[in-house]
Amino acid sequence: MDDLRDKYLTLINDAGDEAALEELRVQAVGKKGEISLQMRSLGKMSPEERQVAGPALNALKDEINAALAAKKSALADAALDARLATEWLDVTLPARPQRQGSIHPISQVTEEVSAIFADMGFAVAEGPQIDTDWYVFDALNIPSHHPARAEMDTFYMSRAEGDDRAPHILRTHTSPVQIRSMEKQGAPIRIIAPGRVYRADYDQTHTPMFHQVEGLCIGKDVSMANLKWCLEEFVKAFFEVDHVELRFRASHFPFTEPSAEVDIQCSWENGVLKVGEGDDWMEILGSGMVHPKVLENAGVDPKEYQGFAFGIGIDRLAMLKYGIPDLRAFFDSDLRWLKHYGFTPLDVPTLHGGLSK
Ligand code: 2U9
Repeated sequence: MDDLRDKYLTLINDAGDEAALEELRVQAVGKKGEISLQMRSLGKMSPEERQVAGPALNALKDEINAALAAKKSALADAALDARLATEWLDVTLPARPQRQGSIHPISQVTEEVSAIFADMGFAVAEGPQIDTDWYVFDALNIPSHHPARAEMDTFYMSRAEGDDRAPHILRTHTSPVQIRSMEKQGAPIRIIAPGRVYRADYDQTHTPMFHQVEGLCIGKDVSMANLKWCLEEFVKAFFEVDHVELRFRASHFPFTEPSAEVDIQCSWENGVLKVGEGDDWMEILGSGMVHPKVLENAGVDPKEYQGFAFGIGIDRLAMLKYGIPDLRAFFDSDLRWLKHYGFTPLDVPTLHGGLSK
């Protein structure tokens, strides 16, 4: 029995993995294992022999089971140590850089303007950026000989050779959207049309693509007084002031009659713009009562309906509100200058230099 004990204790000690250990368990204490077979032979022994051999075999079985369990746990510990030695993590490494994005000032201003006019019942309308000369010019009372066509520095698309139809053009204003909206929905109508427009012009205050928001309000008795109230409410909300004087200067646009350019009361001190105080005036938009011919061109009866329209440059609004000096900054932009002007992912810039979270 001592031989058996030494043999199995040595084999268990030398076992290299759990599979070898399991084989040894079957071989020693399994149903048909060596020790089990010996236990079965107890029946053939004399009572005296059995009294000695029985407890000794039971003790041997217990000892071998204990050795198997101890070795199993030692093997598991060794396996874990080996994994820990190879699989490690350097917690001192710098964290992976987080991708950061930021709302673009143009998008932010577009959203602000849309929200302000939405409060006054204006829906947002959209339309194609490439359009026909009917929608961009003729329908808006700008016939082909009209100097406004030349003034607008239009981008013309090219036609295939031999195709003599008038070329499509990049819209020079968002006005075609209002024509299409009136055609579709008729009057009364109250919409704003924000979007990209294109003119062949490039300097500190002009880029070939820029953004406008135009408004249109048509009803049976919509007047210039309604226009003035809407614009006043807009300027106060956009520039976050309680009071502002507006100045309407007579002007001329082919699509409105009468027409007016609108200035807002402001002060400039050390390059800081303050709206709603001071003695300066700054032009911010054009407006007027929609020309009867334009209503007619869009299928609305000018004897029954009338209303106002206005146009604002979004890029300029963004420059004024957020103090951005050069329009071209919008286009060679990256996160560094957005941050410079306060457009960080979590901060929302406010007027007069403050940042609100
Ligand atoms: C329809 C009828 C009339 C839109 C108008 C202006 C005056 C205007 C400029 C402002 C700054 C263009 O971006 S800008 O350079 N716009 O002065 N826009 S009235 O009048 C319309 C539009 C659509 C059917």
